[in-house]
Order: sequence, then C-alpha cells, then structure tokens
Amino acid sequence: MSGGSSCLVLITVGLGLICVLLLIFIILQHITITAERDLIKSYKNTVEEFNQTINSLQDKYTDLMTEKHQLQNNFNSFSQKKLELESKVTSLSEELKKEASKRGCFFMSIELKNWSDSRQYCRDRGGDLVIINTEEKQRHISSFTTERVWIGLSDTEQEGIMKWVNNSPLKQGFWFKGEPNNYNGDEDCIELNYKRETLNSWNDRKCSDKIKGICEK
Ligand SMILES: [Ca+2]
Ligand SMILES: [Ca+2]
Repeated sequence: MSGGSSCLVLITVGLGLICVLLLIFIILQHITITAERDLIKSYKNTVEEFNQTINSLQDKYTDLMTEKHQLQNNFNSFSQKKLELESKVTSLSEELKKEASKRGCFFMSIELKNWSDSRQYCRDRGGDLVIINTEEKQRHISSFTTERVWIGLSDTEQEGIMKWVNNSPLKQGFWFKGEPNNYNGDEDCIELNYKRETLNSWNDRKCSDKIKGICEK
C-alpha cells in the first residue's frame, strides 16, 4: 500500500467516525426533545385537569350558596309562620278562657234536696246555685238539663221580688206561661223544668220540695 492511499483510508475512516458520532448525537438530541415534549404535554394535561377541578368546585360552591340562600329563606318563612301560629294559639286560648268564664263551670247536685240544701251543696263545693242572666246562658243550661232542677232564684225575702243568690234583682225571666203564680201562697223558689220550651221553662214551687240543683262555679 502506498502512503497516499493509506492517508485516504485514514481520512475515510475519520469521516466515517465523525458521521457515526454525529448520528449518535442527533439520535440522543431527538430522544431528549421527545422526552421533553412528552413532559410538557403531561404538564399541560395536569394543568387542564386542575383547571377543570377548580371550575367544577367553583360551580359546586355557587350551587351550595344558592341552596344555602333558599334554606335561609325557607327558615325565615317557617319562623314567620311559627310566630303567626303561636299568636293564633294565644288568641284562641284567650277566647276559650273568655268563653269558659262567660259560660262558667256547671255541675248538678247528685241528691234530691230542698232549695236551701241544694244551695248549700253547691257552696260546699266552691260554687252556688246557677244565676241565669242571659238568653245564651238559659239555652246553654237547658241544653244539658234532663230533669227538673233548682236555679239560684227565689222570692223568699219579699213575696214577688225575685232575687238571685248574689242578691241581684231579676231582670229577664224565662217563665212558663202563668208563672210565677205563688200557688197556695207558698211558692218562693224557682226551678227550671226541662220539659218546657227552652225560653219558657221557669216555675216557682215550694222551697221544701226535693229536686236536684244546677251549681255554677
Ligand atoms: Ca212566691
Ligand atoms: Ca208555680
């Protein structure tokens, strides 16, 4: 081999080596760039997912706030209704109390007694024979009376002058036709006869007669 040709071989080999090295360098560059691109892509994906999560959380927060406002409104209207109901209950119980005090508490004596003993029976139990001073009360007493009963009216003190057990004078009477007649000059105590018409049921009779009485507390 001549010196010239061996020099050519060396140059060729050298060039070949350079080519191989360049090729290796290019391949390595390519691998690095690809890896970086993948990394950036995955980073982008992560950021997108993160943004989506934030957005959906934001939406949920808005929904929850709306719900909270609705609940608050419902609560307010319930509180309002509760107050209204409470005031209705108060006014109803006051009305009931008024009604009860208007009507009083009534009870009938158990044994048959003369007028004075009937009255004593009522007084022993914290009441007195009933005073009937309105048409409403006359109707009410009549509604539950099922026998002839004493009421708290008499003219024992002075004949013809009817007085209630609280000493007040009689203003409006619900007498049966022809009563009071003071029959035989000996009728001073007043009964309510359930068999008569509701607004015409009173009669004077002997105070010693024994019947039941209506007490009022
Ligand atoms: Ca009389
Ligand atoms: Ca009579």
